[in-house]
Amino acid sequence: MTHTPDLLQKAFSNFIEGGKIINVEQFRGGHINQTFFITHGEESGQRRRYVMQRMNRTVFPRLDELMENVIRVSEHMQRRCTSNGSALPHRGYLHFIRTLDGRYSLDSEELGFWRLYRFIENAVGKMIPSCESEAFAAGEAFGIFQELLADLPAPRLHETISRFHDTRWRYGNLVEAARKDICGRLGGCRDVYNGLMALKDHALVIQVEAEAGRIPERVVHNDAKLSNVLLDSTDGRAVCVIDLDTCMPGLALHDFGDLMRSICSSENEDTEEPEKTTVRKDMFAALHAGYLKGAANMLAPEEKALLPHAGIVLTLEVAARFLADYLEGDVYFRVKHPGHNLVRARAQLTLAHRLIEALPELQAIAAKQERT
Ligand code: GN1
Ligand code: MG
Repeated sequence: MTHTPDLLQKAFSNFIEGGKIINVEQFRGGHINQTFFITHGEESGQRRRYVMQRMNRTVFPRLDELMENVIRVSEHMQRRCTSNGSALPHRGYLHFIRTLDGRYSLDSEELGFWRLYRFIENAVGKMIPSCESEAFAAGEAFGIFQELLADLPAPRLHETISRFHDTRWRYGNLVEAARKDICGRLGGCRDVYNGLMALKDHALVIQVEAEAGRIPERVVHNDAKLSNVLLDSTDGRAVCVIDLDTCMPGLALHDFGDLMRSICSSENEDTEEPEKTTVRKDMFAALHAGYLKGAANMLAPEEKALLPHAGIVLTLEVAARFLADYLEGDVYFRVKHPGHNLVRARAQLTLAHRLIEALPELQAIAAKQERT
């Protein structure tokens, strides 16, 4: 969907009075919401940058609950960052701007559901790490994030998307999508479908442990990709964990698994040349060391033992989601072309194979780091 400057201006003017929008840039990275970077000139001449998002009502049916979560989490981060003195003011957490009538979002039939927060200057989100210290920084940042949220006061956060990391259910949805095959696409992707089905036991490893009560529920991020932690453009240090829309009760291992998926692959999530995929063990070592540094005080031995396996689980789970969406006609993830979700699914299945082959070596790296 395109956004005329008029529509954006209208939505924006519900948050900020006066001045004028000088520049709008659309961010192309996210698969769900629409994100714009806005430069605003105030009447005083001062320029400020903001991030403005139009939220996807289909994916997030309870946006009020989502915003309540996001604000509670951001305010908690702010309190913790301020009290331990570790973060620069306004950089370690998301600073949401209220509408002129005092709400944290604009919910309009005409304009959609919008929110606005301050742009964090001099920081970037990366798709692929350029050096080990970035992998370490991302691991540590998500470890600290989970650790900081361990004492989030009651009540329990809302589930913004139900059964989000219910891997068995995700596999069930894929089977159902293949059975219905409403777009007649199954014939062209049976290899990927069968490949995913063959690895189902690997995909369920974490869930089986959780259901047996051996790993605890925590407040976690649930979309812990490398690009969801901003790194300082000057020194590469982690600045802020972003995209809090799925921050809710879940498992620490799901965050670590998504970090592995996005950090330890040599290729992008949607590579057209999956055969080139290799596992970057150097990156795994750095990520694991960083995560243990950030979350060591919180993690149980049962969680630590499964860290190397977590990447396999999250890679298979998202592959099943991409393929189900492909079969259902691309109704969930935004696509750039009709075969995009299949390309993504194939790329993630290949990565899962490579991670399974690398598992003994990753386990050896993890065991060594735990001893030191
Ligand atoms: C979606 O929109 P984005 O890129 O932040 C998805 C995640 C997937 C990810 C795959 C709410 O996140 O679960 O892991 O794509 N978010 C939702 O890149 O479904
Ligand atoms: Mg997200």
